[in-house]
Amino acid sequence: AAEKSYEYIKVSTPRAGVGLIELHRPKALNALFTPLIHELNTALKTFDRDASIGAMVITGSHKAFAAGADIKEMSTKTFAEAYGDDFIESWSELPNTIKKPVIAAVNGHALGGGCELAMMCDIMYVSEKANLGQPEIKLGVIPGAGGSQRLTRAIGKSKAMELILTGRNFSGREAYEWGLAAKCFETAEECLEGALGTAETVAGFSRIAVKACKEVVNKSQELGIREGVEYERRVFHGLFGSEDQKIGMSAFAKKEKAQWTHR
Ligand code: CO8
Repeated sequence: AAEKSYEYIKVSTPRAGVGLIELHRPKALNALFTPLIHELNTALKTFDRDASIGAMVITGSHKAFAAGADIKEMSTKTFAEAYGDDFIESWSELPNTIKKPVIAAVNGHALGGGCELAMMCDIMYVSEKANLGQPEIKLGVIPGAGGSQRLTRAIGKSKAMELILTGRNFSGREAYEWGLAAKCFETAEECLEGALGTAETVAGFSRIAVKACKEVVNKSQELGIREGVEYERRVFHGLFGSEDQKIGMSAFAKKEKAQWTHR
């Protein structure tokens, strides 16, 4: 698989069909700077193209998923540099170009850009003591990698507004209770195991059906209900042209386990 050498991330395939990316910049609590984001994008794209991989997990350390964008990298930027060089644009590759499901396993600090990175993933799992937040207001700026949009859609305007205006951090438990995270585990180990287990389950299904599921659920974030349902129906109809639809439905009728093409 993706046995490239990276400096700021670790890449492995710990379960059948699962690509794991561990952010690994321990000296700066995985603060997200451009070289790390480039490595992350390369690893995600490599797994996305790898036919043996069906789903991915992104995690950090027990201490930090990522303590934000690198404040030291940003602090002296001028408007012309930020705007002119499209600062932060490379962060959008994860939500915009990766087609296979990506699960975030969030332990420790996930602040600012770290919280935003977790929210870009398709599913977020957390442990109880994870420390999330959008503290940009305390630095004299605002969320810059989608936080104001994704947090608000996930938990509603009043709560998102309160968190973004005050910079108050919130726990993994709160993230779960508000619906931002899909599961909350007691320990960091359980959180990563849970994410890997879910990724393995997803990777065991028809690749084409998984790809279509992700596509249509994401459309719900952009389309009105009527267009969204129509879009879903088109994709649903389209799947009757896939081998895996025939395989899955005939296996059910024969009471057999489906043997997916994985194409
Ligand atoms: N950027 C750069 N370095 C960092 C960051 C960061 N975000 N976070 C931690 N570090 C560094 C520290 O400077 C320190 O380095 P050194 O040892 O050289 O002094 C090292 O990591 C360890 O950190 P601490 O000693 O502070 O560790 P503590 O356990 O005492 O505290 C905290 C942990 C509470 C997480 C603390 O480090 C902290 O508050 N960090 C900053 C959190 C923050 O404000 N994040 C938001 C950043 S702004 C942002 O993300 C904007 C996103 C916009 C979109 C993307 C734009 C780029």
